[in-house]
Amino acid sequence: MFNGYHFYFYPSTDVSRINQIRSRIVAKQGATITSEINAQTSHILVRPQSVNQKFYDNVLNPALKINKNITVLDSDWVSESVAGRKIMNTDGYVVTANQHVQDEIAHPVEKSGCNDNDLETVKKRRSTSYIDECNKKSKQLSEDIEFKYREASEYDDDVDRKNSQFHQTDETSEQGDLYETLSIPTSELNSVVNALEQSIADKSRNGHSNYSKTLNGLYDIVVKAKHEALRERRRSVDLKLSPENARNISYLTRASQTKWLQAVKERSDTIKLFMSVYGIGEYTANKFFSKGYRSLQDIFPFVDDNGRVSITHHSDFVERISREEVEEHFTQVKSAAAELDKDIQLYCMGSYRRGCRDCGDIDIIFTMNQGTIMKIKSKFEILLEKMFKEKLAVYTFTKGSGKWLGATQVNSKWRRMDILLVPWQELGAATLYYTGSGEFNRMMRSRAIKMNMKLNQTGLFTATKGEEPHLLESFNESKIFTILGLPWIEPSKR
Ligand code: 8DG
Ligand code: MG
Repeated sequence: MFNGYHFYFYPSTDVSRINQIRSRIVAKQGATITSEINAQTSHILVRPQSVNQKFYDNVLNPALKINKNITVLDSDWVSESVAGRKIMNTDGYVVTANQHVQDEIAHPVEKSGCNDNDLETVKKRRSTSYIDECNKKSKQLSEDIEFKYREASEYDDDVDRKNSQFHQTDETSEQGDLYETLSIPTSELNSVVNALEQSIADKSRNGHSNYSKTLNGLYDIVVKAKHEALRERRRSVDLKLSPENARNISYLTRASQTKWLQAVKERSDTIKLFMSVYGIGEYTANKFFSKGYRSLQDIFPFVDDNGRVSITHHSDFVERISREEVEEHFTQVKSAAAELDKDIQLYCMGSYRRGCRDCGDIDIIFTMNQGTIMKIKSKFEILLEKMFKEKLAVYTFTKGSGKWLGATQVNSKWRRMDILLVPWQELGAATLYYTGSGEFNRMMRSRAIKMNMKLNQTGLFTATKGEEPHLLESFNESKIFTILGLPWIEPSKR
């Protein structure tokens, strides 16, 4: 895929584990990786958070002297290309406009703070990577690509290690300080991260090394908080900070009200809104935004039947559903099933099984005592017909071979319901998968890979090179934990 490409990774593969992994993967795809920049280097692949003055001085400036056409891209570009099995367009991944940096290096400007022009410059430089960053995490949660799982777990290790180092220095430097707890909505964290990145760039450019250190420390705290909040789907985070740091963050939160961040937020919110419509992915959402559409009414004429139903009942579908209401839907499905066949077994999964106070949808496993998939499918057809007749089921978005993705209605509200059809023998593996969370599933799969096994929703298998995989366990959920060398983990802890 990358034949003829010459990549240099920054931070270098000697110090960044994630870049080591990426470089190994792209090398397998034909790229040449060098440990130093030379005349052949076509691309510098950076982690955007590592772009600072040191990068300009030690890497980019010398590189431009060797090859003025060198391209600097967010290293996610290679990951996305590998995951998508095609070289992605580089739009949206360009980290720094070469000309801008050349100008900056040729005409260094002493700046004492940050003004609107700075913000404009930073906006041009960062807005695309910011949107990517916003969307990347949620996208990562749903992408079922092994490469992604492995990389995501390595990334976790990377961040955790970095943060544990930070906390050591933080504790000694803050000793004696009284800590304050600052609560920030998760939706605000990206703005704070961006404001911090911008301040770090400004301060290091002006040589305020001590202040930069403080900001870097804060940056680590906020990135870790954001990471945890996304993983645990929390709506807000409590940051434990020294009074000085709390003041800094409050200031940055206020700064997030600036024009630039509002514009970025509008884009991010609109794309999120479009992606909440069934069938609309990131690509189409971005296309709609580029065409100037800003509301669901704007895009209504351009979506398919599923999209139209999704927009018509949008407020019902995006509203979190209380546990009690989930139980009402589930009970109605159960009573319809009980009248059909006593062997039918139904389990309520997803965030409901994890004990969450409210749920995004109703996830159900449908199986039959000792039932084969053929028997289960034909019985489910009858149940579904009954559900439609009783006006419990109101719409089918997708009916795959082993699942039904639709909508049910109780007390006039339309709610999303997903029913997974599971052969009796696979009940344990399916229960594990469908309980989630997505992050927990990735961790389990990645653990299985490290132990030369493969875990999916149908079972845990051996994965020894050159040998046919054989099933280790699929019926008993807790045995899967045992084989993976883990104690039973309560759903609420997943
Ligand atoms: P929510 O509905 O309350 O928002 O959360 P959830 O119940 O955890 O998520 P879900 O989207 O309803 O999916 C149910 C479970 O399915 C999830 O917890 C874990 C598992 N799952 C994966 N990968 C994927 C995936 O790519 N898409 C979906 N829909 N579910 C997945 O492990
Ligand atoms: Mg769910």
